[in-house]
Amino acid sequence: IASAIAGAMSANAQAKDLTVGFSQIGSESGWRAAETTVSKSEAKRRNVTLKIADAQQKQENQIKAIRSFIAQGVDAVFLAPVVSTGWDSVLKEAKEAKIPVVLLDRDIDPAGKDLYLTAVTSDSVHEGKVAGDWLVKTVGSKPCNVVELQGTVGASVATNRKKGFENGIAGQANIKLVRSQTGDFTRAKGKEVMESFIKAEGGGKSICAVYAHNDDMMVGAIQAMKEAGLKPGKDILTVSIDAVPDIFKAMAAGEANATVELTPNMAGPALDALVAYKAKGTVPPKWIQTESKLYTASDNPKAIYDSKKGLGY
Ligand code: GZL
Repeated sequence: IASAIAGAMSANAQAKDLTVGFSQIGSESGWRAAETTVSKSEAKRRNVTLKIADAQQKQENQIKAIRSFIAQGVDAVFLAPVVSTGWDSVLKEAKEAKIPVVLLDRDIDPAGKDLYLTAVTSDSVHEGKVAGDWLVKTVGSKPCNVVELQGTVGASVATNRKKGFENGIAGQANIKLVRSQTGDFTRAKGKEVMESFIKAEGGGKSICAVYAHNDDMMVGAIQAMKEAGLKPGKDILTVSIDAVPDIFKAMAAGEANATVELTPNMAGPALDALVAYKAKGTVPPKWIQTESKLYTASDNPKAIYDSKKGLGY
C-alpha cells in the first residue's frame, strides 16, 4: 500500500510541478470564453499552473506567446491554432526545447503531425454532416435555398464544417447552397454578413435556411433576420454548432431550430494525457476525439439553457 500511495503522491507531485503555457485564440465567441473558463478550473483541479495568453485571433500573437513560453521553460504548451498553416518553425523550436505541444479544439495541417504530442478536438467534418443531415430530414423534397456563414478563413474547423455540410446535402437536388461567406465566428460579423445575404436575396424571402459554423454567428444572423421583418426558426430554418446557452434561448423563443454540441472542456483530457506522459512516459493517441450531439427545439431548450448558464459562456 505504501508504494501505491508513494506512486500516487509522485504523480500528484508531478502534476503539482507542471506549468503549462496556453496560447488561446481570443474571446471571439461564447464557446471560446467557456473553453478558457473551463481550462482554468481543470488546471486548478490538477494543481497545474496554467498561463493563458489571449491572441485576439491573430496568429502572430500566438507565435509570440509560444516563443515566450519556450523562453520561460514551461513544461508544456497548449495551442488552439487559429488557422491550420504557418506553425512549423515555432513548433520546431518547441520540439528542440523538448517542450511537448498539445492542440486544443482545432488542428494544424497533417504535415505538422510530428510537431505535437496529441490533438484534443471534435470531428468537425462530422459536425457539418450532422447539420446537413438534419436539414435534409427537415426539408424533405421541398426546394430549399441555403446560405452559409463560414468560420475563420483557414481554420481547420471551418474547412471541415463546410465539407461535412456539403457531404450531408449532396445528392439533394432540391437543396441549393446559394451564398457562403466568412463571419469569422463572431456575432457582429455574422449579423453583418447575414444583412448582405438578405439584401442580395431580394429581402430574404427566397432564403429557406441558414447554416452557421458556430452559434454566435447564428445569433447575429437571427438579429439581422428579425430586423428585416423575417421569421428565423419559422420561415427560415437555422442550424449551427457549439450548443452555447444563447442558441437554446433563441430555440425557446421559436427563433432557432438546431445546434450540434461541442464540449468546451478540451483542457481536461489534454491535461490527463500530459500528466500521464510526464509522470509515466505514456504516449497518448495522436487524436483524442470529443463527442458531438444534435439538439433541436424539441429538446426542452429552456432547461438546457438554465443548465449551461454560468458554465463560463
Ligand atoms: C471549434 C472551435 C470554434 C468554435 C467557435 O472547435 O475552434 O472556435 O466552434 C470558436 O465558437 O470560435
